[in-house]
Amino acid sequence: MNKFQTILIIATLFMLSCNQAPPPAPHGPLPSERQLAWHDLEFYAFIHFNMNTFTNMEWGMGDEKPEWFNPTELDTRQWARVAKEAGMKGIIITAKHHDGFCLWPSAYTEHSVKNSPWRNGNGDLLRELSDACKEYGLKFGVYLSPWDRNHADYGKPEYLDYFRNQLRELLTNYGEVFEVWFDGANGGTGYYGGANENRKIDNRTYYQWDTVFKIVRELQPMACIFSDGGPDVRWVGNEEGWARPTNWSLLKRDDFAPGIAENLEHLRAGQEDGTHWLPAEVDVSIRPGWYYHPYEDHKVKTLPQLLDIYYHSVGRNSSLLLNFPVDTRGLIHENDVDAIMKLAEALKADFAKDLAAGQKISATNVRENSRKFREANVIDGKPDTYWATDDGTVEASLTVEFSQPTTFNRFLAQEYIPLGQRVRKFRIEAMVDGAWQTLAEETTIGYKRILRLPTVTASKLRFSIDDAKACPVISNIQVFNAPKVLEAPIVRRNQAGEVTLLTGEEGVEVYYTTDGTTPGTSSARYTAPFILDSKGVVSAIAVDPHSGQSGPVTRQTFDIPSTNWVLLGEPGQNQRAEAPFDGNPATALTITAKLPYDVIIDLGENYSIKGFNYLPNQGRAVNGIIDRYEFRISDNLRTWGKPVSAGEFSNIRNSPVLQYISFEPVKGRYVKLTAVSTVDNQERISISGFNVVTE
Ligand code: FUL
Repeated sequence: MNKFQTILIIATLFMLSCNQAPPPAPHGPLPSERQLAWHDLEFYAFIHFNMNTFTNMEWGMGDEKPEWFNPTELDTRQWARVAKEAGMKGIIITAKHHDGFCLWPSAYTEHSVKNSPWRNGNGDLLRELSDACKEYGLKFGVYLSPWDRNHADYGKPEYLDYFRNQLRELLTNYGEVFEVWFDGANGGTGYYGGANENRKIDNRTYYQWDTVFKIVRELQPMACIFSDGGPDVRWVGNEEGWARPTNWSLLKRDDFAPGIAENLEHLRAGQEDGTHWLPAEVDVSIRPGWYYHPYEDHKVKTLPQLLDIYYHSVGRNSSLLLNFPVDTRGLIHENDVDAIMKLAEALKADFAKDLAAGQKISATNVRENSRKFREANVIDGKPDTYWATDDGTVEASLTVEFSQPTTFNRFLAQEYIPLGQRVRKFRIEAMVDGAWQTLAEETTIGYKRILRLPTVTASKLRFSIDDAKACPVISNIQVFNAPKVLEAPIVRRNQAGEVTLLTGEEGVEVYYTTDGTTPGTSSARYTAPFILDSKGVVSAIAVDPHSGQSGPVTRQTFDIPSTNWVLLGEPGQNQRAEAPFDGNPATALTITAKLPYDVIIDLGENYSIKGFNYLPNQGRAVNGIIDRYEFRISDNLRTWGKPVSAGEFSNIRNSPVLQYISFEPVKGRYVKLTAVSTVDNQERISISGFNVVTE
């Protein structure tokens, strides 16, 4: 044996011994195979489309007629194409919502598509959607409401057979199903085959969940079951689109069940001492409602809102189930398509280039010094290799040394969850100009954690685990430099004449002008609200100080300020008398009064008035929206004369946006907006914004 051979043998023996270092023992509850597959999906679509789409409701009563279900251009391939292009991995459809109408021709009820005019009663929406999902390489999932306001037997044992039979149909006839969604909602009242009564059930016992879950396991062994308490995927405890930053994929599962979600905080954050692996799914709609309402066409979530939702769900160890309320044509509305494509583009840009890949990396501890668990595993792009530390070493850090100073603002980490969720506390630091700066101090990681950090240019990044339930096992870290979101700033002026400029993004600078010129970095920089106590135009622009890039310009014209305006009369049960003038669309004045009702405003001095603006309540419910009005002007408050304008705010029910009314100029100090009628015909009117237009 020569020297070379001896070295080779020693090296081989050394490597073999290293590779024999045992992996860390699994810690705590572990994910099942089906849960592991589900974690990888991360982002998928919800579709709320059913009878409610045609009745303009969120919860139907159960007495709707199958004839009303009649989409004119239904195209499930459009849904699948949008989902695919948005980077989503699957679609879950409301096969049956609380009103009981079935999107498939169930053999067990007449209350389904088979008695609708759609496709002459020969349609099967689940067939069309499952086919479209296959064509586009998407997973297919079903929402089946346990509560059924149509069925005569609901609340009795007989209904359970019906429910189970329907579940069997859904899980047998449409190929592979990745998730079955059991909604816990139950409002009690309903049509119930004509009984029209309140039927209360005990959520924990009535449905005999064990039997239901067995059916799912038998027919679709890889399908995850979602509900308030799993058993595979848990609700996140809100419908707004966020999980807590601290989010354990663990829960004391037996304390929960579908419809049993008393402790929302545990659903939002999980439980460190949970007994089962039960990760959170964030369900949220791209509009305020789950179902399509034309009056929400202008309320599709903006890019900053959608990005917040993504980072507060996928970025916080949850999956994101984002809902499209498909419209009465049977299509995802253009506004929703625009919004989701903007999100997809932004996410692509955010994660375009992993700046940690290929860099030098070092660790303070590597399990038994073994190559198998070395630090480089976290940047090798392989999900099944990981860095682990010695047993008992729960504090350890990884340092990425960049080959040159690198600008970044995102950090992504993943634990190797087949061995359990372990990290309790971690920290991110950056070496900037030779000194360590702390960028973030955080808690859990789990399947995936993504941090939005201040933008820094650093020579090194240090990821320190400060506490863990057992030795940390990290499969992946990534570093990105996301471009800033440079939307046109929102410009608002309140009653004091204070102008506020808002952007949905931290770390961007805003520049503005008030003389009509186009703003740029040599214009005034916005640092605090400023006063505009006259007519004027505010133009604003957002700029990324690092890249120098800027977004589109906002130009907002303001008429006379409302500083001295007074709402007159006896407003009775007025709430928020200042709301119509505060410039904030989220606040509204609500007046409870019989109609017609006069809203009188003293403008403080005489003006030549040539129009007015009315912004109805922007809340989720259609509430006190004036549809027929009269508008009068007076200079003495006693004589009003004929209306200077009267009529209807056209289509305001469906489109409750800012209304612009103009007329021939009239001089006066007092204006009277008479609410002749409202869309909901209640003794209530609401005003979110009001303005006059002067000459
Ligand atoms: C809730 C339901 O009541 C809503 O209508 C919607 O389906 C949402 C996803 O779940 O509990």
